[in-house]
Amino acid sequence: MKPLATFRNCFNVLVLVFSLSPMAAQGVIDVPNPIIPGFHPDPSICRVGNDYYLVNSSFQYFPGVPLYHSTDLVHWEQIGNILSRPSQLALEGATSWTGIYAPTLRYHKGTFYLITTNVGGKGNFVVSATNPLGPWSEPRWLQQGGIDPSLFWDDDDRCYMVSNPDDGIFLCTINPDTGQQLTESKLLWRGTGGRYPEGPHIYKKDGYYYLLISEGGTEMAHSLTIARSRQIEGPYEPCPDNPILTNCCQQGQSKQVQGTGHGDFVQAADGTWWVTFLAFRRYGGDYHHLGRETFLAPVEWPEGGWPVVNGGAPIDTAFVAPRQRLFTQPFTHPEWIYIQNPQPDRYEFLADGTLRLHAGPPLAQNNRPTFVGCRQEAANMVAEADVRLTQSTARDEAGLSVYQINDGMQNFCVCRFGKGYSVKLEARLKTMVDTKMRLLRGDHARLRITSDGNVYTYQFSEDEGKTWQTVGSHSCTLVSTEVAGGFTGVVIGLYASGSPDSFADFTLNFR
Ligand code: 6LW
Repeated sequence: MKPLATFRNCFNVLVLVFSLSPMAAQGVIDVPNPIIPGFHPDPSICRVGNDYYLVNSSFQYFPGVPLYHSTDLVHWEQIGNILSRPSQLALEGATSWTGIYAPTLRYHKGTFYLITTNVGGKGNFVVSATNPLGPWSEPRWLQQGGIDPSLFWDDDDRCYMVSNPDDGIFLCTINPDTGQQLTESKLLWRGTGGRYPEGPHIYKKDGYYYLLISEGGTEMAHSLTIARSRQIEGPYEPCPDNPILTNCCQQGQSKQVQGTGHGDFVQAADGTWWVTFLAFRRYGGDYHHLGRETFLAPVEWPEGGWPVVNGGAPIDTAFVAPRQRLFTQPFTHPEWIYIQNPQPDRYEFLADGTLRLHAGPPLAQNNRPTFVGCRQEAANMVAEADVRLTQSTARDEAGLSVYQINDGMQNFCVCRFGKGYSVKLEARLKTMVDTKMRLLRGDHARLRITSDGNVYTYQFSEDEGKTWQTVGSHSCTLVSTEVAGGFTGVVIGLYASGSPDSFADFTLNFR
């Protein structure tokens, strides 16, 4: 991957551009951050030959752990989801605060290993596969607790696990093929004093074991810190230049990008080092609703020396994503996700491309709702669907949801109203519900949600998109992490709720 090698000469040039090779040839750092926009937190990366694989947390969504592939570290394609069977991923009652936390992906001697935590479920586990596309094994449950488990193989093939029980980074050896813990858990480091020491990864370089962690929590004070030791069990000596990455500093504080942390190093085939990490972009003040996203930065790591991330400078973005049109991929594409484990018989994919959704419980009940959606990846977006309700009774509804968490969402639907039908816009935040209705002439409407990053605007059409009526607008901050909470980002979904006999037909892809 030649073009990226030129970053060495240009640490102080913080111009971010969009296409890799031409600008790299002129000596410009060329990272169109975020490299994977929208709800893609806690990235972990590994390289196999010229192929890079990257995974993210997925919380209450099924299938879990999106898997991305790239050959240049900049352009990524989602090629699957690692936890695709209910036996691997039980999500009963999971919310945007629980479910699958930070995974680590590693490749060792022909096998891929994925280690992660099901928070609120059975805790830490490892799965493996010889092909990253699967099949992945059943979970092997692990004894050492804490979140953010990671794996490291030493030269003697011993497999180490690190995670963060008890507010510190602990190490043990395990058999990754059975899950059995082989040695006692031992404290390695509690970090430099920032809150929540987490996200540990071990790397070996030039005779040192390096322990990279995050501190400060996943909000504004998020940072990467590092320590090293000649022995894997320590004692670990902190880097004199910690934190090695944070935007919570004088030069970083006014940037749109904040919360930089939770990183994983990777060495390219040409020997250069890079770090993937999470950060978020602020909209409308100190709010972010698209979730924590995946970023990339160069790492200068001289022999025997400490790694320097992005030339010691905070992270910026000059990347303005084009408008995202949701619901353009077929339902077989891995970008489609469900809240908790779906009830398969509630989803019918008809031959003419129609999606028929059979009603489940209301979204706010958070009990295996009928909901299938995609991550919102650009602030500027449009989502449209034709929705027709059938066999419905009072309280049945079907439509689109701007979903952040089970008590923070904006639902736009066709519903029963007296003997007829109406369009309903319902914004829910904690205990507050704001409802707006417009009567319909028939039992169906085309629903459209657009956003510019500041507000979501909700419109419907009864003449197949020739004319539109606006029902209302709501601020994006209402579904931001700061206001609504959770560890995720907005997912825009198609849903149906109400009596079990009712169903709704959705038609997508108008242009
Ligand atoms: C994750 C922790 C973190 O496990 O947030 O930002 C937690 N870092 O490392 C949930 O994503």
